[in-house]
Amino acid sequence: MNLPILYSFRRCPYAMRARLALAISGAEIRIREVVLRDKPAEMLAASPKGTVPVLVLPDGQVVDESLDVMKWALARSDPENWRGADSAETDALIVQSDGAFKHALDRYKYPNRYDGVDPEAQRTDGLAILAEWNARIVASGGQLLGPDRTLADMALFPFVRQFAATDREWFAAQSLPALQEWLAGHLASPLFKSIMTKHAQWRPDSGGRIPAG
Ligand SMILES: N[C@@H](CCC(=O)N[C@@H](CS)C(=O)NCC(=O)O)C(=O)O
Repeated sequence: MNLPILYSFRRCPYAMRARLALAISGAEIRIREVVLRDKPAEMLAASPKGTVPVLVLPDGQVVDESLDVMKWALARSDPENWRGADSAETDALIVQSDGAFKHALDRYKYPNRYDGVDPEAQRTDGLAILAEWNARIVASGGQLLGPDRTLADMALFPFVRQFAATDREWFAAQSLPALQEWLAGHLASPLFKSIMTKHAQWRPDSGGRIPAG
């Protein structure tokens, strides 16, 4: 059967959010695991900008922005009504996440990649945003926009996961109880586990089999 193909990298937070939405939608897809320093020519031919995720539909249409992949999946099927939340609030959270939070996250996690960056100052900037999200989760009753997970939660938590994992001990010592519980809940969810399956690097002749173990 001709299935949509998703070029993905297991640990990429953008690819994670795409896989989360594809999984909840029940879309059947074929995953092609990419190694970022060895991107397949097939992926670059479909999307020359060279970032994952890239979804290639059977009719040749290419969706190569993670949020667009989420929206494509949820437009087909949205069983938990992830797109039911206020869209202006959702958009604002994603702008904050993909903008200011990601900026701080990258410089905190990889200070050597940037000139004159103080990782602790970047961590403080990230923490200020997390404190806002913590307050929001408290006010909303468990998730960012209400008691139930929506597109915003699924788009953001892979980035919070990365921030938390940079120094777990420090993160655990911060006073962000609602956000810490929110993150732990998403990491423990069957949905997240289902999208973190390991795949060997895809090669044109490898067919996309899942390795044992
Ligand atoms: N705006 C893009 C960003 C995707 C992105 O930057 N993905 C990273 C991996 S997490 C990537 O592919 N980087 C290219 C590289 O490292 O060569 C999206 O939302 O899909």
